[in-house]
Amino acid sequence: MDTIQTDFRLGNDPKELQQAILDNLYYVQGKSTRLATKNDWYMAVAYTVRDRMMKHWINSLHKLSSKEIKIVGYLSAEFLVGPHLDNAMLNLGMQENMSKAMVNLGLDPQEVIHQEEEPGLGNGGLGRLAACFVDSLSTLNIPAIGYGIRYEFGIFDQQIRDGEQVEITDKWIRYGNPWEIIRPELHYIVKFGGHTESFTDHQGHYSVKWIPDYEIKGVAYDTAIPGYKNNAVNLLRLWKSEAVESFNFKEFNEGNYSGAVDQKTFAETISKVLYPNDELDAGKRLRLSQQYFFVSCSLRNAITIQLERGLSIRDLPNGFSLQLNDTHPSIAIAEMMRLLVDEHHITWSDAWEITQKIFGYTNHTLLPEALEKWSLPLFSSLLPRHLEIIYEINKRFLDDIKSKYPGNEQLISRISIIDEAGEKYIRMANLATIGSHTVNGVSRLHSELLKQSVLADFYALHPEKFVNVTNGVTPRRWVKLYNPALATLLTSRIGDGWVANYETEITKLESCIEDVEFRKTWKEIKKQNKKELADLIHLRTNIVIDPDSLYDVQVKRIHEYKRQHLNLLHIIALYNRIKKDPSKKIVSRSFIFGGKAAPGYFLAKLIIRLINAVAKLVNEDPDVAGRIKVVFFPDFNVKNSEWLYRAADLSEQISTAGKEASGTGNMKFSMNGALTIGTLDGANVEILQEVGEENFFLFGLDAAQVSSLQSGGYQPGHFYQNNQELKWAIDMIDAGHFSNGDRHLFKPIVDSLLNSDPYLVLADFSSYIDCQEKVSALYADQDQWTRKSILNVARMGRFSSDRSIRDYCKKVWGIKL
Ligand code: 26W
Repeated sequence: MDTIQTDFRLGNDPKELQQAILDNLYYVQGKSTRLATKNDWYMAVAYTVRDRMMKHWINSLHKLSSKEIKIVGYLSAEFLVGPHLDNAMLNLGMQENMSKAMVNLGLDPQEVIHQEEEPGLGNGGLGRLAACFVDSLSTLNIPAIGYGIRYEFGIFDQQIRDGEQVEITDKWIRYGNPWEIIRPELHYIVKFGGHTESFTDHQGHYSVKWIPDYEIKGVAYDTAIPGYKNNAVNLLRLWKSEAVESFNFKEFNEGNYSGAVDQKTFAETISKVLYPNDELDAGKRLRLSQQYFFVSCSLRNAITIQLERGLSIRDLPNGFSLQLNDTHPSIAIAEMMRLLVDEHHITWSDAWEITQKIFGYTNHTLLPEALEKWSLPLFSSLLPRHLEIIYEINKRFLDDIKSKYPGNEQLISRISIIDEAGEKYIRMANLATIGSHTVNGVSRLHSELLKQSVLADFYALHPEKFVNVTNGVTPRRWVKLYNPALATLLTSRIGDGWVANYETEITKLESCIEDVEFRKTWKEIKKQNKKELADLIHLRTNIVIDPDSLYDVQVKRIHEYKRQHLNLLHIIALYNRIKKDPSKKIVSRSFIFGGKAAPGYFLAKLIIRLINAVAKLVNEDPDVAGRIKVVFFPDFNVKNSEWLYRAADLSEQISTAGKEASGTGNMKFSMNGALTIGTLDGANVEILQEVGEENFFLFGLDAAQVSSLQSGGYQPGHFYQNNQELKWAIDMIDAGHFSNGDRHLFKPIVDSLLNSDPYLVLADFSSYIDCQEKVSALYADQDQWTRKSILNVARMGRFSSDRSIRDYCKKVWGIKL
């Protein structure tokens, strides 16, 4: 180990940190205190924290070169890591001393922390789960590399103008990013397009050469992922696309200046921007290029690491476990075969054995429109060699099945990677399933539905492949960091073991429930969090909410299956009850919505408009007199969620049963003391089982009832006709009551609900309304509410992402902890 003695980069007491910040301001930012901007101070503080990670970071690089370990490679097109500074200071145990140092320098620590731009390199659940997983991998000291794409522009920033979502380009790196280190020497050339030529090589073996149309260079950018107080640091290795030749002198000399940089411009488009679609496959060429680009760089990097540590490529499955985060990186199956067969000259069958042994595939959705399938013409024009390989994989697989189950053409056409019906497609879920040793869903219910529906044929063929790993979230960011008051109270009662060992420690909280003082403090903390959120909402939306009201919160991507419009129908019904009898006593509520809609998702954007339209009318209605307020909190992301989860009383998890694979927001709310109103969907089922049905507001049809109603000729009109409050609410929308009489604006929502209602909003309406009355009734008894809130937290142990990662080690990766 190189003996680095530069102690000013290691010291941790406030004085040393103060000096280190000034040194970084001066030597790295090149600014004096007099000239320094807010961003300069943030950068200086960030570098000071990063310096103290460096030793452990370099240790982990050394560790990656040891023979003994098995490295987890987590391949994901999205990593929604959130801001680094506050999380790094927490995990390095520097929070206290660092804020003392900042205060000594006349800085406001919170202002410096919130200066950081959020790396929005993800859309929602899948991307954030990947971030929680890399935090847990580091905290459990499991050597791992998160492989992904360094998008120049992440998920758009959301502004609400006249009630509508406006997408603003996310220029997250415009002021630089102190948390990444560029590795210019660590680059790979990635081929695209062109054709293949087969030949017999010098040993007489059949070989194929891929002559591409063009090549792109992938350069690694490394970001440290520190574990919680264990000196372990893992890597997030994100690839940026560049031109192989970034400047064409010949073109320049001929005066074709734009031509001189054409290649550069084109090449950089690959990692330019994140596709903002969540659960909707756009099937775009650039999207496939992005997927192949980062997968090819990542697999070659894994092979480089394997060979550099003196292990053979044939031993790759013992050196690495590669996890496919949904089908987005599933081209990896074909790419691994290409690398092993074409470049490392391993026989097909040996290569296939290695490939199946190394990959695990996680499915995150059952929605048909979210399952990726690439049109054959597009696929073959971009990846001609991979198409040949997929044909061969498919042929060998189907031949094997045909030999075991002769004459079952139906089965063959369903399990084939190639969808032959009509325009031909490559089914990426089939490729991922066939090429992986283990397939898992992300909640017990979802994994069951996966085996009964989308992958039923594969389950029937290889039941041993299918396991469940229920999602989890990191208690570091989602409790310790984002709810410091609650964290302090927990630690004061059960010690701080819960931060690193949430699963085993948090249950101890149950013993505090009878302590009146404790319950009082519990309530005060929630109240203070609610006050802070009220201030922020006033600042951001100019809407005043009452911290004594019940905070009813639904924050997640906007999607019909998540049923934000069902929540809205409850609000309209409640509004009508007040209008009908303004003297009516009700439990006052603040309904807080948040979430982005995919820019091309018309109905989701219209739902945002309707939420804001209802808000406008209800919030200003004198009869309501502030007893219910509706807020659309703009730009819901990791950074802004800091104030939301800890302030919620009620967590809305109201998706149509069978549609939400798991949900992770449901876990974050419950871990921060909110009670859940929800359906038997995704991980709600397991949360209910853990916290107890008396501590969970359950309503609605379950997954079996949903599919039988849908297959039994569901008549939404029937529910509309037979429920006055429902009819009234829908008629008001239809009449333009929330759109200044304009009956057209929200017609698409009304038509969808009355004609098809694909997510059974009308069918679940009355059960939901009744359940909401139970919520209000309980909230009136604050002590009962507080007791259930405490029990909800005490029984959430299982939903730490550390438990999920332990399950992956046991059930998928074969890593002994
Ligand atoms: C091809 C476009 C596309 C993009 C993203 C299709 C599908 C996705 C993701 C799979 C969507 C997603 O984020 N799914 C969510 O994953 C979470 C983590 O497992 C689950 O908790 C959510 O229930 C699931 O909706």
